[in-house]
Amino acid sequence: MATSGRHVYRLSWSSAPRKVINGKVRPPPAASDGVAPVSQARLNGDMASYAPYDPDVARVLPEAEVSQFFERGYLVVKGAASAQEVEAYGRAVLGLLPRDLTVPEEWHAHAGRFKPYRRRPDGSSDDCIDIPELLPLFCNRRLYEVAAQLLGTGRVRIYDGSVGITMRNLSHGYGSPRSQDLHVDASVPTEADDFSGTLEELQVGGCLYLTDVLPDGGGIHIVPGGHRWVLETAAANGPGGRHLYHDWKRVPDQESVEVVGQAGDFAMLHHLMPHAASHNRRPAARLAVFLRYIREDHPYAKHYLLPRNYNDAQLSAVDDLGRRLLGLDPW
Ligand SMILES: O=C(O)CCC(=O)C(=O)O
Repeated sequence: MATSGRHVYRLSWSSAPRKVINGKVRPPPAASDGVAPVSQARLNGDMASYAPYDPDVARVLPEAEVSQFFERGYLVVKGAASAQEVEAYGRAVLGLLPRDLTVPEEWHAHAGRFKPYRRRPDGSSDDCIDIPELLPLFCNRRLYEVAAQLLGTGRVRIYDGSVGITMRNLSHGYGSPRSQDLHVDASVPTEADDFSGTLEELQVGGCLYLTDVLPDGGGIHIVPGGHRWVLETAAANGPGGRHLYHDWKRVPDQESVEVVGQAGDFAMLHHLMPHAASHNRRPAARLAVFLRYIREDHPYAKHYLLPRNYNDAQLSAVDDLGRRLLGLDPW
């Protein structure tokens, strides 16, 4: 279920965004003049067309849901974490907030939304909150299995691990629900000029809600089908499509819908899905943890899978599956 504006409704899916204000929705790309054609089968998520699809990967989702994921660009994994896990992770996330509410300088803070950063021993800081209390989430089997099926291989790696705390914020009108520009967090770094649209390049991921997210409660906003529009528009542009709209960090304004859900649900997005954080008008904070999954043979894996050193407390929080997902053990 997703909501648009203040009205809750069941989404009717279209393959392209309904309204584009500053941009033009381009027709599906055609093969011409050195522009690599993007196979329509790939856009449609026809798994049989993907070369290295592993037939042994567990089918935990009905094929119809897999097709829907590639058509809509997202799915909600209901109950990915149990009530007990949600309670423990929620406590850990709230424990990141300093008791005197002094917001550390390295944290991201905008419009009631806080993103904690951790200082590393070398003085750097990053937003991967891989503390022992949250690391069991990185080992979540249900999320791994869903990601593996979508990625077409069991050999999957995990990254991100950032946390979002979105508190009540009434200072923006209901007409502007989003607190960020619509943007794309593509798994293709900006050093590259184009998206290939292949399964090898796919990244799936999103956020685990640790609180119930009701309409206008700070749920992530998405553009159903928008990932296909991004791929088509980039391909139609010719070489350099990766760099459109400020490397897709400022996607033209268009209608988006809020993904609502219950604590324990995971909003799993295609990496080319335009999305944005939204304002939380409700008293309860929205707590979320972000995880992303790629294939081990992802062409830009090294860009994202930074080597990390884990201490004993962290290692004891990781099971065998987590060790593989984090790259501590080989698949
Ligand atoms: O908090 C959210 O719902 C989305 C966050 C997001 O898209 C981002 O930080 O890039």
